[in-house]
Amino acid sequence: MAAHNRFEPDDQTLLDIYRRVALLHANDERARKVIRSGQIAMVYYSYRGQEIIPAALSAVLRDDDYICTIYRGIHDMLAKGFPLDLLWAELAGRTTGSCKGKGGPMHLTYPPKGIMVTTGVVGSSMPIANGLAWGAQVAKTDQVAVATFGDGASNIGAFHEALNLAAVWKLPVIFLCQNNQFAEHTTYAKGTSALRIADRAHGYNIPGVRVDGNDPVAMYAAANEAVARARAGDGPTLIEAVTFRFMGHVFGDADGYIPKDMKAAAMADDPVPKFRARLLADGIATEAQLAEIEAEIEARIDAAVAFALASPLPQPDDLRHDVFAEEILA
Ligand SMILES: Cc1ncc(C[n+]2csc(CCOP(=O)(O)OP(=O)(O)O)c2C)c(N)n1
Repeated sequence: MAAHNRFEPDDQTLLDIYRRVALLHANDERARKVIRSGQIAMVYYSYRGQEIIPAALSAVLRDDDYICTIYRGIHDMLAKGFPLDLLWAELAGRTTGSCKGKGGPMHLTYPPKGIMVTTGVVGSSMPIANGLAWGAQVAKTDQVAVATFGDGASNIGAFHEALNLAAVWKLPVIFLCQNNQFAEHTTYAKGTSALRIADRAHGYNIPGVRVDGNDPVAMYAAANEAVARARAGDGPTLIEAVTFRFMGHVFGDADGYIPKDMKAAAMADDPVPKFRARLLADGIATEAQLAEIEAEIEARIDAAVAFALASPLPQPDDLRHDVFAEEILA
């Protein structure tokens, strides 16, 4: 695949992005299977259809860069390196989970990889990312912070406040809107006045980029340019990555409000098999290589689910711990 501008990925990077995409895809399929089987009861917001966005973004980020994500954010976290065992144990509410089983799917965090917060409060990832970016700016660490959120969140006051402050202070932050065309059960047109969310950046005098979030080359280039800009001290960028949510808002939602033709068209253009076919057609990988990557991922997920299910549940007394600093209690 020929590179068209200096921000676009080379072949090795594309393969790296595919590895992440294949992991996200397999993990989402498994999560829904595990819930249906009754093995784990959890609230689950499928990101199916949105895999390319964090996979391409994470190929640009460093481990010490920050990300603040939302309830529909397991793809963001896995792409950035959330360990599978800790993830599944947390989903299953076990003591071996990343938050000792007390956070669950809505409060996943893993600071060693810069995965700082998962929030269920729509719009709140953005001010938090600003704070992290400000810290990096003050400490001159060269880190960037990413806030990822949905199209509906761009109508929340915190979005506007965060973009304004980040612009004024030239914070090293990337506002990444995953425009999956729905906010819960509300279509984009019914809830959002702007024709393009990216245009909202003009009101804050920062770059606003609209990109096909299902195209790994375009998505990588947009993320790469925004991260380079933030790291260079030139301030924030708003990226609107256009995609589609294949499933209902939350697992169990019958999704009858999604127009059938719209859903069928999006699924016929599924970005995961499309990317896979592109790698094969462009000679970047062979069928055997991709099959090996996918088999290895399935085995890792098998092991992580087994680890989670074999781990102990927290005990009632654990409720008293990790609430306040232990030395204050003592
Ligand atoms: C402040 C706040 N208002 C409302 C809700 C209820 N709520 C949960 S998800 C959601 C839709 C958000 O849609 P969007 O930002 O597009 O993200 P998506 O779920 O599509 O990824 C709403 C309104 C909430 N959790 N927080």
